[in-house]
Amino acid sequence: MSSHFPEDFTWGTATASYQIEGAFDVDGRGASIWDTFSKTPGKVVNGDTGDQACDHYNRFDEDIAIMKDLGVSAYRFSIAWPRLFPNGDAVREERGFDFYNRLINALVAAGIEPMVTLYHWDLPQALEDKGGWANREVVKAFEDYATACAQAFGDRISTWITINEPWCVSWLGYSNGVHAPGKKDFNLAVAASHHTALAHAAATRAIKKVCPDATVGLTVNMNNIHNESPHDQEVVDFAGLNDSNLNRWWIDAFTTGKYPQNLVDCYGEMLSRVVLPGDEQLLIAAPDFLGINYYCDGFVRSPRPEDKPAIEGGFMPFPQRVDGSSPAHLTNDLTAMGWVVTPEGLGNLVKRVHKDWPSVPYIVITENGSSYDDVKVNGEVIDTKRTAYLVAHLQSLQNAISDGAPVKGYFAWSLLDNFEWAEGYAKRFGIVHVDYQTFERTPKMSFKKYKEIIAANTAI
Ligand code: PNW
Repeated sequence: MSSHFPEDFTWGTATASYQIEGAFDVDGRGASIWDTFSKTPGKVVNGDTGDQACDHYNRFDEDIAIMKDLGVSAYRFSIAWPRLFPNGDAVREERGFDFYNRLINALVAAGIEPMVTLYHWDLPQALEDKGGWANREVVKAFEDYATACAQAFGDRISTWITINEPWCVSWLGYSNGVHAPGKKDFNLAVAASHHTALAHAAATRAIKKVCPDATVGLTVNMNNIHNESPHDQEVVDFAGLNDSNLNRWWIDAFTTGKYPQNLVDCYGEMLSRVVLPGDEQLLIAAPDFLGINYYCDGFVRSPRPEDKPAIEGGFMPFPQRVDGSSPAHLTNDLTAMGWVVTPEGLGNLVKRVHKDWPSVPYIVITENGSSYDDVKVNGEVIDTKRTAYLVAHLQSLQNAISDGAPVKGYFAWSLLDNFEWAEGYAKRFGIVHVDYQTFERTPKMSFKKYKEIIAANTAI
């Protein structure tokens, strides 16, 4: 057991544009699918939108000062595509480029490495009007957007993440409909799964064409899937399909050009319709690293509910069992999202990735964190449970690294309480509390603990 994280370990914190920026109608920004979706009644809790969010657009200097105090060496943020290209076409909005130039320059001046995510879910609405991620044309649009970002920011950005959580983009956006654009069509989700994989590879090549020394990766959300009914063959098959759908699809694609065979068989025509001759080569993109977002493990067991056949019910082992119940031994301490707390899963996951995809040079935990119902008392937020979650996950990660898992960085989700997608502002993930009336920022107890861990370079 190592007593410290590696000396060059990257400590960071993460956010995403639509979740924090606000300023939705400022400086020529175009509409994204999340503007449309959040303004559709019934889609987001309390009818919340990202119109104001944390007002980070106007307060990024303060947020950088907070990060400086935290002691992080890197900050992962995303670029809002519709700020740069309001209609998702070739027409640029220079004020959008200016904003990210100011943000990047301020980070560099503060000694914090800016790590960019190109796509964290705010697709220009104009592209969705043409079918969005279910229309193959999006691949070229994304490639062009990536080229423009590399040209504009590549002198100061060395690490790029193309797409955040293509599983959520495809399945929550196009099959289960809880995220923008809110479509509920399995065929569209299969198409989006393929197009996000193609778009990642195309954008990787596009960035490297402009910046040959750039470090480029994809961020996937992964869960270890536990089968609690190992003697039920139907559940064994279902668990395998879930693992392929969530954990293997994109990594297999960029490492081998092939999708997992059990899913290829399962999707059949839905997939063969959208895969064109030559795509196998186009999917391959030797990765510099893999970004992993980890929140909790998933569980499957028999029986499946009658009304939810394995496939049409969607691949949703996360974070509960397929039948909606939670594993009894883990329910003592669910987070406010209802997600189980399984810190050992983080260490197990990075070891599995290292074993199953040895060609991935290294891993960065690009998100990990928890939501709890915080209360602010006398100006303080004593978020004991979030603090315990953070420490337990970092201990698990630290042990896995000493067992040989090649993990080079960790980004706490999230710097700020923010717009938690379909949950609106009701769910807080921040290590810094945000008052949504005054926009006042208050570091929580978890922030102070994270600061100590970073300074000591150990969680054990
Ligand atoms: C991630 N699921 O979202 C996102 O990258 C963040 O923007 C988000 O705030 C964070 O995790 C917390 O939710 C996910 O249902 C949302 O499987 C939903 C799921 C997974 C990840």
